[in-house]
Amino acid sequence: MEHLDRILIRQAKMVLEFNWTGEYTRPGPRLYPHQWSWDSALISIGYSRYAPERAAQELLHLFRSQWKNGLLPHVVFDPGFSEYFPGIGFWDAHLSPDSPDDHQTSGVVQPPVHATAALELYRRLGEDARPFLTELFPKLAAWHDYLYRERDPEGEGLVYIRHPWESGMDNSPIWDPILLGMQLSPEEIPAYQRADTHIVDPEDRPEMSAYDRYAYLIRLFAGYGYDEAEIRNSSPFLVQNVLFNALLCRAERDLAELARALGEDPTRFEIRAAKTARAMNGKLWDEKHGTYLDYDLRSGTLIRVYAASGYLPLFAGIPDGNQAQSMLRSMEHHGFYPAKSGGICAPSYDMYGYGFSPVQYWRGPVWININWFLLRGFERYGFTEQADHLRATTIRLVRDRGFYEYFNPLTGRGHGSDFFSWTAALLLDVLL
Ligand code: 9WN
Repeated sequence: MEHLDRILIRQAKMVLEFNWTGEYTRPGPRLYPHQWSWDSALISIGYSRYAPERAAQELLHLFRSQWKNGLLPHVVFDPGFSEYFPGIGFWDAHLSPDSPDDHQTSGVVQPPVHATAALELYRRLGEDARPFLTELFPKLAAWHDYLYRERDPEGEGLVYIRHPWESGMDNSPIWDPILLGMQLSPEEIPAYQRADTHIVDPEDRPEMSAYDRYAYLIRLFAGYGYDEAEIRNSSPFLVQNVLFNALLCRAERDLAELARALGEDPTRFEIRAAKTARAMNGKLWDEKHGTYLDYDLRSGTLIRVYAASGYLPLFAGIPDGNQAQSMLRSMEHHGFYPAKSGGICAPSYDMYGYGFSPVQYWRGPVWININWFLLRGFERYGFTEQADHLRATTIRLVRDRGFYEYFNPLTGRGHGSDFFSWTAALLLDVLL
C-alpha cells in the first residue's frame, strides 16, 4: 500500500473517531449532531473493515428506535444536542401510536441500506457475527415488511416515498416539478427557524421555498398522527423513487442471504426483490435515454428529470447486460461521466441540465456515497475501466480536498460539512 493511502486511511479513521459520540456516529460535527439512518448504514460499512464491534453498535443503536410498525426513522435524536431543525417538537412523533415510548425520532424514513451493511459485516466476521445477526435480523425483516406493506398498497413491487428527505437526495431537481406545484398560502407555511444556514454557506443549502415545503409536509404528517392511510390520501408528494427502490431491491437480496446464513426462510425476500426488479424495468426504465426515472403517483407520470440516482440500479444488478451498456453510454452523453474531458465524476445531476448548480447540495455536486454505489455497480457489470477511474478520482478528490460532504464537479472544491462521516467510511471501504 502506498504511503499516501496509509495517511488517508489514518485520517479517515480519525474523522469517524471524532464523530463517534459513544453510542452512534454523527454524520458531521455541527450540521448533523443526531443519528441519521442511511448515514449509519454507510458508516457501518466502513467500520466493518477495521472495527466490527463499532459497525454492529452503530446499527443496533439505530434499530433500538424503530417504530412498532417497523418504520425505521430517518433521525434518532440525541436530546443533548438541540441545534438542528426540525427538532423533536416539530416532528411530534409521539402523536403516532407506533412511535417508540422511550426514544425521540423523526417521522420519515431514508433509503434502506441496512441489510446490505449487515451482510458486509457478516462477510467480514463470519460466525462471530451470529449474536449480532440474531438480534438484528427480525428488525431488518420488520423494516422491509413495513415498506412493502405500507408504502406499496397496490402490491406493484415499488414502494413510495412521501417527503424529499426520504430519498436522501433532498433538493434534487427531480423534486422541482412537484414542489413548484405545491402553492402554499402564507398561513399554510408553518413557523420555523432554520439551523443550517449559519453553520455552512447558505449558498450551498436548499432555498427557503424548498424548506417551507419540507416543513409543510412534516406538519401535514404530524396532523394525521402519522397514519399512513391518511397520508397516502392527502400528501401532495408521493413518488416511486429509483434510488430508494434500487437500494431496497439490493437490500432484500442481502436479507435473503442473511436469512440463509441464520437458517431462516429466505423465500419472501427473494420473491419481493425479483418483483421490485421487474417493476423497475417495466415502469421506471427509460429506453430512449438509457436510465431509470422516478414516477409521480399524484400526477400519474414519470418525472423526466435526469439525476445520478437513475444509474443506481446497477448497484442492485437490476438492468440486463444491454441495458447496462446503454446506461454507460447515457452517463457519458448526459454529463454524469465527464471522464474523457477531465471532469470530476460523478455529478449528482446532469451537468447540462436546466437545474444544474456545481455548489448547491444535491443539484450537481459530487457525493461520495453516490460514487460508491456506482463504483460497486460498475464492478458488478465488469466495467473495469470506469470502475478504476471512479475509484482513483474519488480517492484523489478526498485526499486533495478533504473529507467534505460534497464537492464541486467543476473545481473539486469541498462544500457542506467538513469531517463528514460517510465520506470517511466509504473511502475506508475502497482503500482497505
Ligand atoms: C435532512 C445527514 C443527512 C443525509 C441526507 C442529506 C442531509 C438532512 C438535512 O443530511 O439531509 O435529512 O438536514 O439536510 O441530504 O442525505 O442523510 O448527513
